[in-house]
Amino acid sequence: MNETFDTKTLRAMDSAHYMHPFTDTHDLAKTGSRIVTHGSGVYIWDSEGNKILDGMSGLWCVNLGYGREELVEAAAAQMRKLPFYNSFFNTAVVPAIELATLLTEVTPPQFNHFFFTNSGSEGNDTIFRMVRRFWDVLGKPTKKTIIARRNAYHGSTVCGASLSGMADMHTQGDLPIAGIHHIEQPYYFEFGQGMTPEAFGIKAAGWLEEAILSLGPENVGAFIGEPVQGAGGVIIPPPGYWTEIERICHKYDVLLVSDEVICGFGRLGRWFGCEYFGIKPDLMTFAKGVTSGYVPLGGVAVGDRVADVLIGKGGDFNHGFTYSGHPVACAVAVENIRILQRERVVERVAEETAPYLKAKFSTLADHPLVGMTETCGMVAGLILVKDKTNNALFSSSDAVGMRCRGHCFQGGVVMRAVGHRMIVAPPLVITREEIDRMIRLIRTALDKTLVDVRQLGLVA
Ligand code: PXG
Repeated sequence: MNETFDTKTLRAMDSAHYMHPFTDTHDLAKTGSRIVTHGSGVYIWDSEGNKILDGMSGLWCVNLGYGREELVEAAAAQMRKLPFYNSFFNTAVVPAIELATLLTEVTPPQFNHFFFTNSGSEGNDTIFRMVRRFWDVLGKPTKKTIIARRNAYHGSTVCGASLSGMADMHTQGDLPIAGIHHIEQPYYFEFGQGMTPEAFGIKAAGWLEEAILSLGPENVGAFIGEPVQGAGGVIIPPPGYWTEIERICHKYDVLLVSDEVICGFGRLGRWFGCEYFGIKPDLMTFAKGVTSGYVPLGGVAVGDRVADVLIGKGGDFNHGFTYSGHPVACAVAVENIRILQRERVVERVAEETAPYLKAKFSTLADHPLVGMTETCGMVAGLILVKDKTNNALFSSSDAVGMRCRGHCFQGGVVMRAVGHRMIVAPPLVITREEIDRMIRLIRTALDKTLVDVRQLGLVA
């Protein structure tokens, strides 16, 4: 890539006209954004020519990494053939039919029907409507409430933000909407100290049972959760949590929904996160990794139990988007899944890459700022602490995570800060050498953060 960019002018245009998601646009104007111009493999480049190892896969998206010509070709070929047609009013397009069929090969066996959206948020909105319609058709219209968790992320539409358990989102615009109830997250570091992880798993799942009993099982339609919470900071549930959640859902006839937007398509070393945890959900949301993020696509995998009612008895389901089953997005998804299959990417994650990431990421635990490290498949997180002897946390106003993130970027690696947690989720195709490099760059950034916090007098 020899193209040159006028960063100053681009930044001026950016801050004059572009309102970024989840951003204080006024503040951003003071520093200017980092403008990413191209990518290859696990690397991105910015407009100033810096090469940066993308430890976050774009935003949990580019499972196959950047620059896969096959995906570009799949999009271009489909655009030439048929750039768009809709799937309403008894029509269909070939790539959407192919994708739905191919998904039956890679999803767990209970999934034989697929509904397409543009994003994960729309996928969860679709699930909200499907759950209510399912119970209506079965003559149980009171089973409306969906139980979700604090610090979950399920999207940013009105329904997605309501299902999410993020206080900062709820305070803007009177959310959550009615019919959504939150329970506490299964975060061992916050709630489990002093217990065995197994005992904590049972206890945390028990919060679901308590909520169902207090709302009344006749009023609860579904429980939704991410197998591993992503945007919440890579919160890995304790052993036994998910199987106990499943048992409770069965006991009270509550649908189980797995939001696989991050965990799906190989992230945990299984095709879907629910398989990693050994549970059989009724519905799954997917997005991001389904196309490796090359074009927007999301959707819902509809389990037979739900499909039998919605399709078998429900008649019209009055829901859908202009771009549901967009031919270009579906063609890219088909190629993306075929590459994952052909190159045994998911198997390689399980057998080689994830164990290597775990071994290397855990070496960071000896750093004076690191309280603990955790990995699960190709997601990893560490906790920044003020004092290793008692795991005391910095105060949020110290913004130590954001300082560390800044040093990562400056040093050539993308790592995400979520409060006191620093997280990575690199492309699934990352090599051992690239993992080594990523860990070295993270350690350097931690060293620089330590210098900062010492200078600021935040640690001794
Ligand atoms: N569910 C989950 C589990 C997600 O992670 C969504 C739904 C919504 O998908 P869309 O495609 O509507 O964005 C997501 C999205 C972060 C971050 O900061 C994570 C997401 C989106 C934006 C930021 O980690 N995940």
